Order: sequence, then structure tokens, then C-alpha cells
Amino acid sequence: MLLEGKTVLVTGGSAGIGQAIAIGAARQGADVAINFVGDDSKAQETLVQVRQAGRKALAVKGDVAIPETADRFIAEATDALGGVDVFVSNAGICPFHAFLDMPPETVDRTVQVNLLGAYYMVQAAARQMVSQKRGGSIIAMSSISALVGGEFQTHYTPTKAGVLSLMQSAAIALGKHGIRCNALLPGTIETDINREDLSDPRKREYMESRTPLGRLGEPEDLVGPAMFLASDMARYVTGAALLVDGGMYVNLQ
Ligand code: RM4
Repeated sequence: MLLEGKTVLVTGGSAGIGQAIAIGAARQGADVAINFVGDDSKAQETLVQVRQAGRKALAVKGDVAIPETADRFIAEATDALGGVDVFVSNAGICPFHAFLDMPPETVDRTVQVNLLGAYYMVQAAARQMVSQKRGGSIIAMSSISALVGGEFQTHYTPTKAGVLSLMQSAAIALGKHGIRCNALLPGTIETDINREDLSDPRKREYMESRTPLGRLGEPEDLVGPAMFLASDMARYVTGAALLVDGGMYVNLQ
């Protein structure tokens, strides 16, 4: 049980990678609070799975792009579960769109959710961890797209590069407090974020062909790497970036 007695908070915890990590943390012994937007029933699905693992569970609805959401999430989770030991900044969007006619509102929303939302949440979690004086682990969901581009992701890839950089700088700022900050860089993981994009058989076939392990990722593929970074197994790991992409990034030919 890598996270016995710990409290783990996850943003975007009602679906996809966030949901998988929330449930995985509970199965490693942690109580879990999730932030989410949208369908309450999907958040409930996460809570049911966490409770089935014998752990406490809390869901707090809120848009991470609104600064106050972060403080409210931390306050409600701390009141209910006693504190924050691990924080996973996962919430993100990727509304695929061509570059030349990209609407300003699409760019703005993507930056606000993916980068500013991550910043507000990580800052609020760090403040709580510092006040607890027992260190902690912060994990942010960057992406392979922090390192390479996408024709229909000109608004999105800079945010993922920004999240990676945020973890590097936060690692420096928070090391003195015993708080570790690391980035996970998923490859193409099938979730709601790309279900429409991958519904194109040619796109799906191309992405699979780019992957040495021969398949696209699934949310559960991120659980092990996240548990590692969350746990004391990674006690000397901070400012790091871990690709979880089936080998896609290195596959030129
Ligand atoms: C990831 C990567 C994947 C895409 C998702 C939305 O960073 O670019 O290929 O499906 O974003």
C-alpha cells in the first residue's frame, strides 16, 4: 500500500486519467478528494469506486479556471479529510482546431483551464502543504505535447509545455518545504478529450503506428507512474518529467 493513510486530491477526477488516478490512489490506501465539472453522476462513479476500496471520498464541483475554485477545493478537502499529502493537477481540455481560423475564445479558454487552472490549483495545494509542515508530492499532467507539436493543437501544446515548466520552477520554490513537484507526460491516451479526434480511423491508425508498444494508451496506464511519483519510492525525485507514451516520442523511424 504505497499511500496508506495519505490524502490525495485530483482535479478533473470524474473521468479519464483523473478518475483512474483517484481510484488507484484509494487502492493504495489513500483517502481521496476530486475536483470536477459537468456531470455529477460521473463524479459519483469515482466516489463509489474509492469507497469500495475502503477509503473516504469527496467530490467538489468547480471550474479550475476560476481562481477561487482552488482555495475552495483545498479548504473543503482539508475540512473533510484532514489535509493534503498528494495533489494531482490533471484537469485539461483540448478542443482540436485549425490554426489560421482559431477563435480567440478557444485559445483563451484552453490557456485558462490547462495552464492558469493548473497554476491556481498547484499554488493553493502548496500553501496547504507548507502550512502542514510535512512535505508532500505535487504531480501535474503535462503531455508528450509539451515536447512536440500538433497541427490542430497550437493553442494546447503551449499550455502543456507551460505545465511542465511550472513543475520545474515549483520544484525549486518548494524543495525547501520538502514538497516534490513532478510532471507526467502522457502520450495518446484514449479519453473524452480525444474521443472525437480518434473516431477518424485514419487518425487512429496513424497514432497507433507511431507507438512502438502497438496500442494507444488507456487511463489506467498512468496510475502506476502517478503512484510512484506520489509515494516515498520517489523521495529524491523532483522537477522531473516522465513520459508515459508507449514509446511514441522517440519513434522517428
Ligand atoms: C495529448 C496528445 C494526444 C491527444 C491529446 C488530446 O497531449 O497530443 O495525441 O489525443 O493530447
